[in-house]
Amino acid sequence: MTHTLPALPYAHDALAAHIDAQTMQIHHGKHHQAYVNNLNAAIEKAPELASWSLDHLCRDIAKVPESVRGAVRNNGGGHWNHSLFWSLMAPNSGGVPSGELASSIDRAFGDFSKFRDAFKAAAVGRFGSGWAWLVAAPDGTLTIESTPNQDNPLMEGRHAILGLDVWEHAYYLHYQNRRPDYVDAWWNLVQWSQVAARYEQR
Ligand code: MN3
Repeated sequence: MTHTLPALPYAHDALAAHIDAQTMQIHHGKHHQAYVNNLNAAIEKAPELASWSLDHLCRDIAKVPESVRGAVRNNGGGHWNHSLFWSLMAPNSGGVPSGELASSIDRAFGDFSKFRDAFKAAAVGRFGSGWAWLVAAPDGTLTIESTPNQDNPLMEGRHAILGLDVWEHAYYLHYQNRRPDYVDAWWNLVQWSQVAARYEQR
């Protein structure tokens, strides 16, 4: 299969109260597009991967031929991570989760505020480029993780239900070095209904 850039589910300026339009244009149209292009180029060199879905490529990264494994890890991971990231944000979102997800957050972290503090610590504490994640185990237990570069929990067989890009390209135009401010603002964009739907799919 040829991998393609998913359209953003909103306009580039739709999140501008917290993430500016130019950042969204460059991040989606240049960075994410480059991951897609580079993934397709890697797969051309290893045609046996042509039938693998993006999930399959991430989950079985250890089975990808060594000659292209690094490229698939970085660019397949980049494609997977960003596709998830866009889908979990929306204008006029934020607020608090509800239902079973909210109960599980309280159980794992004490309450929603403590969860946000712990997630922010993971996001801010990731040295260099990477991601912060909320991961659901099959039994519903939630944990916070962070990964370097474009790695993701699926590469370790785990199910991410929320992810935050903390590469400088995600925030530098507006927030410069203030990654903590970007994380604080991003909560206003999280679509908890989508996160809850992923929690159900664990
Ligand atoms: Mn990014």
